[in-house]
Amino acid sequence: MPKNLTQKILDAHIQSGDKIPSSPVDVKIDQTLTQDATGTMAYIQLEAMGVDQVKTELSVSYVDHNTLQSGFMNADDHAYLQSVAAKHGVLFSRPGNGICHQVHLERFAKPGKTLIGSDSHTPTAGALASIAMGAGGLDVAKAMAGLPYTIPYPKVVEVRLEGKLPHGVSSKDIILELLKRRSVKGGVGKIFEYTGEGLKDLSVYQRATITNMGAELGATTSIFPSDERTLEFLTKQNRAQDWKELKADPDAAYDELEVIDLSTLTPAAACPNSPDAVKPIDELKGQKVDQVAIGSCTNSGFEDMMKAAAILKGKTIAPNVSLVVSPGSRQVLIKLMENGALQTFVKAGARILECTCGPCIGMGQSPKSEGVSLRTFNRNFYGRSGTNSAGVYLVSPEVAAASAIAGVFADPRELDYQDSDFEQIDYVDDSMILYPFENPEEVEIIRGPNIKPLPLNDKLPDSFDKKVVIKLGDNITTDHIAPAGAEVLPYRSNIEKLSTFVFRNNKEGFDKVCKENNGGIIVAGENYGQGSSREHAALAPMYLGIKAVIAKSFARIHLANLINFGILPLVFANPADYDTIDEMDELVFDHLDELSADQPLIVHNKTKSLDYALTPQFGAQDIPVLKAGGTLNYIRSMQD
Ligand code: MIC
Ligand code: SF4
Repeated sequence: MPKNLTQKILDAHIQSGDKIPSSPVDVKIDQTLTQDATGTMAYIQLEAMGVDQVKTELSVSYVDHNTLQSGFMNADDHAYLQSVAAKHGVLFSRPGNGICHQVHLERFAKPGKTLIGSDSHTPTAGALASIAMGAGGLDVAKAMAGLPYTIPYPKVVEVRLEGKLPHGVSSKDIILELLKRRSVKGGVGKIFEYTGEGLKDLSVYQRATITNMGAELGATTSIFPSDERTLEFLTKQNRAQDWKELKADPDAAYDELEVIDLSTLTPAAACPNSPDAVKPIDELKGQKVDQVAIGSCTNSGFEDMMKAAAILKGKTIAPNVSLVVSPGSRQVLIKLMENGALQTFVKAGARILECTCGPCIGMGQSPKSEGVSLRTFNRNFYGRSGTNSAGVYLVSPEVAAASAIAGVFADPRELDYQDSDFEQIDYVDDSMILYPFENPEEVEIIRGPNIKPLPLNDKLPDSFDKKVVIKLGDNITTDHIAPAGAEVLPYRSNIEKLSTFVFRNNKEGFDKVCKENNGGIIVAGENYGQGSSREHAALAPMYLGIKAVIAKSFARIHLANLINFGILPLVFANPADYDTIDEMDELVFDHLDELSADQPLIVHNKTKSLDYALTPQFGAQDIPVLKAGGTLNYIRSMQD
C-alpha cells in the first residue's frame, strides 16, 4: 500500500493503538524540547516522577520567553532550568541564544524523527520533515521518561502547492490563505502534509513559517517532505549527515485535499483578534499604523530578516511608527551583523531586541491605547500584546517593513527589492548551548523562592454538587484562561499566585468566586482551549477547584492537559443544552465511580430541574488517571 509521508513516519513510531482516525495511538518520541515558561513545570514533574537521566535521543531546554528579569523570579527559573538540565541529561540553550523553535530548526530537528515540545509551535520542525507536536509539560516530562505520547490517530490533509509566489507575496500569505479557508478550528485532529511543484521554490525557513502557524488551524501538526532544499539547509548548518530523502509514495492516499495556486495569492493580514480573520492588504491599504514588530518564531529566520532589510535599505521609518526587530537566533543575529543588514535596520530607525519571544508573548513593547500594531507573529488574541484596546494584525515581514516606512498599511508588491535567492544561513554557533554534566550526581538543583512545590489534585469523588462559575462563548484561548504578559509570566512556577490571574479579562475576581463556592464547573462553546500548550490553563483552574469543563468542543492539547490534571472534559450531546445553563446554576454529578468512556454522563441541573447528557472526551485508558485526580497521582499510585 503506498503511504503518504505522515503515515511513513508516524507508523514507524506507533507502539500501540488502531490506525483509525481519532482512535488513540501511542507514539514513540525521539526528541523533546521545552521552553522556560512551561519548562519549569515540566522539569518539576520530571523530578516528581523520579527520572534520573532522560531516555530520549535528544532533549533540549530553551530559555526564550521570560527574559525580562524584572525581579528575581525569571532568573530563579533560569537557574533551576540550567541545573536540572545538567543533572538529567538535557541540553540547555542559554537565554539570548534564540527562540526554541528557530534554534531547534537550525541545530537539532531531523527528517523522519518525532518531536514533542511544551509549546504549541513545536510543529515548526515539520519544515525539516519531523513529526513535531505541541504538548503539555507533563506529557513532555513523560516522553523524557521514555513513555510514548498518545494522540488521536490523525486524518491527513494534502495541501498541494502549485505555481510560484509572485513578487511581494510570502509564505506567510500561504498559511494566512489556509487559515482563511479553514478557520482556527479547521485543523483539529488533522496533519497538513505539503506536496506539489510549488515546494521547490520554498526554502526551509519559508516552510517553517507555514508549519509554525499551522498550529493556529488547531492542527496536530504540519509537515514538508525532505528534499533538495532540506539538504541545502542542513549542509549549510554542517548537518548534511542528518539528511535523508523522505516523501510520500506516488499514488499515496490522503483524507482530504486542498489545492493552493501560489501565483494567485496576494499579501494579506489577519485582523484583530483572531489569526483566521484574514483580509487582503488591498482592503486595509492606507490605514494608519502605530507599531511594527518583526520577529517571533514565525518569521524571524535569516531570510525573513533579509527581506525586511532589503525593503528598509536606505529608508527611514515614518514618524508615527515604532519599529522593533528581534532575530530568531544568535546565529541569525551574528549573520546580520556580518553582512550589514543589522546596520540597515538600525539606520532605518529600528529598535533591536534580544533573540527571544519578546512582544509576541506580551513581554514588553505593548502598543499604545487603541494602537494599530502590525506584527509578523502568529497570534493576535485579545489582550496578548498587553494593550487590550490595541488592534494587532498578523502580516509577512515584507508587509511589515513596507508599512513601517509608509506609516500606513502598504503593499510590498509595489516596491522594488530582492525577494528571493537569498543564501541559506551558513553560520553555526553552539557556544551558548550547554551539554549535560558528566557526573550528574554532583549537580545540585538550584531552587530559588519562585520555584514552588507542584500542587496536586484530590481523587475524583464519586459524586459532587458544583456551581457553574463561568459561562463562556466559542474559541476561548488559553490566553483567556491563563493570561500571558510581563506581569503574569514570572509566576509560571508559582501556581497559587498564577491562579489569581485566571480569566482576568473575562471575569474579574474569578479566583475569588471559585474559592467562595469551593471550586466549580466551567461551561464553554466550541474549540475551548485553543492556542498555547500551557498546562497552566488546566493546572491553575485545578488549583481553584474546577472539577469539570462542559463545552461544545475542545482543542487537542488543552483537552490532554485537562485529563492530565484530573479535570473531566465533557461535551454536550445536545448542543442546544448549552443555552439552558446559566452562571451559578448548580450541577449534580453522580455515579462517577462508574465513569465510562462510551456512555454519556447524565448530569442534573438542580437550579433549572433539567438533565443533560454529556459525551465524555476521554478514552477508557484515561479513566484511572481521572479517578486518581490526574497523571502524576496516577503514576505515583502505580509506584506505591
Ligand atoms: C504562546 O505562543 O502562546 C506560547 C507562550 O509560546 C505558548 C507557551 C506558553 O504559554 O508558555 C505556546 O504556544 O504553547
Ligand atoms: Fe515565543 Fe511567540 Fe513563538 Fe510562542 S508564538 S514560542 S511566545 S515567539
